[in-house]
Amino acid sequence: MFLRKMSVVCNRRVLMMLFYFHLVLLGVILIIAYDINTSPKETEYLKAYNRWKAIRDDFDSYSKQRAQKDAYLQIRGRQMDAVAGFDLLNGDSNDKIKLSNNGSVDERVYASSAINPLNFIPKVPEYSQSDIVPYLSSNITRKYLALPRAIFTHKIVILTPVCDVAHVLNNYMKQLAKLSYPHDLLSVYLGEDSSTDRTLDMATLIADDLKSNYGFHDAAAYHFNFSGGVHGAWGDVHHRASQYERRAHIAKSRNMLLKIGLARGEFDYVLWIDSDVKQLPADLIQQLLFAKSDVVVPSCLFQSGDYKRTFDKNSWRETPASIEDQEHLPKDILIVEGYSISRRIYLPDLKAEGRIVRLDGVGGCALLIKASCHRRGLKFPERVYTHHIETEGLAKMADHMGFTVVGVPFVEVFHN
Ligand SMILES: Nc1nc2c(ncn2[C@@H]2O[C@H](COP(=O)(O)OP(=O)(O)OP(=O)(O)O)[C@@H](O)[C@H]2O)c(=O)[nH]1
Ligand SMILES: [Mg+2]
Repeated sequence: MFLRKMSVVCNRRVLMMLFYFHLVLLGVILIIAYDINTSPKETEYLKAYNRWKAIRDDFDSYSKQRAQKDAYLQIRGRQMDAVAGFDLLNGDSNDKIKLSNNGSVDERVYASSAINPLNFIPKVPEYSQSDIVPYLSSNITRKYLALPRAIFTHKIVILTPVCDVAHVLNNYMKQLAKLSYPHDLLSVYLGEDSSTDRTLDMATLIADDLKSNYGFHDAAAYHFNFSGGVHGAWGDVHHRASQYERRAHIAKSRNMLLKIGLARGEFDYVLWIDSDVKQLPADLIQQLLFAKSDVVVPSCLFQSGDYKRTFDKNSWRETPASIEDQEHLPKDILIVEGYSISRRIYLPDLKAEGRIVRLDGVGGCALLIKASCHRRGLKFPERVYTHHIETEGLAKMADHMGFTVVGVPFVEVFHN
């Protein structure tokens, strides 16, 4: 009797132990399975990452070597100046001479000013070596800016993504209000997200003003219910490492705004204008339409003391040298312009070629695109597209879709 009782207890105990043993075993198997799935291993992703890392490191040392080699050839765009914390052009005149790049950028450029402009157009360089844009005499520019008489019929939608720009929107509105294109053919839509200030309120106010007081056909501001991107200190926003995330998010905002804008009317063209534009020429739209192109961009400059300098370095043309630099880059590498020597030619340096010049990359400060191109699928890549993203990615995509991409270097808009 006692023995039978013992064997029942034993069996129960053995069964319980077996049960717990299997439970633990199952747990261990699950943990191992989870770990296998999430731990780094030689996946395609990891391989691509390692390749990217190796190339990126090489690319940095390559850029450094080039910069050392050409001690005087230093492209110091506005972004790099601010990040490095110095302003080359505020120095003494010796600094200016250093910028003359072994004579390849004519020193007369530095002597030129609004009251003492150049009376010739500098020749197109092999690639851009300075961001200084000389003043040209109006005798020269006049013929590149003359417009035929025209009857305006095209309906145009102006689209502007906005974030944390409440303080500049009043000037943005003034710039739109002074456009000489018939206002009743213009509609304006602003797309806001992620702001920490009163951008949306301000955008709504200026949209009402454009409609009620300046005769625009329609205007409205929209809030997008998503967040992301890079915001905060100027240095963080413009750090090279932030550019993928920053521009991917702006591309997303542009694409969302595009969807809304195109649904609001039968438009012939989409005009992208950034909110922080300081000054637009009154005939901007007529000048861009004159190019009769699918995608057209003006020069986007900024005033730096006595100098005009290129702001939007995203409007560029590839050169044999820049193509060679990219030859061995794996497809997933993002190239961001304005951070190192890229051996491309920026739009303002292409003036000697004429009024309308072919481009491979465009910026979005002011950018006119045929609405039909957007309707046929042209948009702002939100991920790396042939090494580029956002507006530059759009230029690449437009080219692949068979659309024409040009710049009008004599037409100048100024950025803040
Ligand atoms: N909706 C939305 N718009 C944004 C965001 N970030 C920037 N923008 C807007 O997109 C346009 C271009 O952005 P900017 O920051 O001016 O880009 P940038 O001209 O290359 O750089 P900086 O002017 O030097 O800062 C502007 O109208 C911005 O207000 C964002 O996160 N969401
Ligand atoms: Mg800007």
